[in-house]
Amino acid sequence: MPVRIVLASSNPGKLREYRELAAGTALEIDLLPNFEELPAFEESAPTFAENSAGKALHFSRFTAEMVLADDSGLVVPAVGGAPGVHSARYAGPNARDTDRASKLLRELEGKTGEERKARFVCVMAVARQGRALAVVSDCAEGVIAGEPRGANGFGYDPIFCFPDGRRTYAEASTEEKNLASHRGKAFRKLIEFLVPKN
Ligand code: ITT
Repeated sequence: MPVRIVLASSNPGKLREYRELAAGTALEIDLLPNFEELPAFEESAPTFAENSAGKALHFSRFTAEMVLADDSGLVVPAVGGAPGVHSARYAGPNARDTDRASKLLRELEGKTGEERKARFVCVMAVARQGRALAVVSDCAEGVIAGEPRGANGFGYDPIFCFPDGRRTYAEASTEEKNLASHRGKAFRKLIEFLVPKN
């Protein structure tokens, strides 16, 4: 019997990745029905964990199904950990992915080597009807590219390189990204929790 879970997210890039990650597993992931019409959740906490758990608990009150929330972002130590928990709002409320990436590249102008090191972080939380069931997280190390490259993925992928600095996540296939990424690694922990092997 497949285990079904609904994703509370407005980000189509995340949903696409979850569907690919779940393919071939016993986990069935769909978007939370009517997500856009439900009261929004204010992600104002200072940590990914609080925002993720808060988001899952909030949306689990509108459905009987198990709800998955994902709070994620990019952390660049050389600029004080920015964009961090503000990754989605980094360039203002109506900005596009390209605006956010350009802003970060401007902030990093003149920085080389160690100062371009970065980390993607992902915290997943699962809740059902106002009760938290699980929180898992992981991160992926990398370096910020000099300019955007590649057309795959979403968000900051065109400026985030694998640790060797050669290719960005947006230049990699989905399979390659999922093997190395913060979301791929956290997802494999989630699967173990939700679909335990006997
Ligand atoms: P929901 O909260 O509705 O799920 P969101 O896009 O607002 O959607 P977050 O608050 O978690 O999601 O913000 C995550 C930000 O970090 C957002 O700008 C993403 O584009 C970016 N991000 C997260 N994971 C990423 C990944 O794998 N590749 C590139 N960018 C990523």
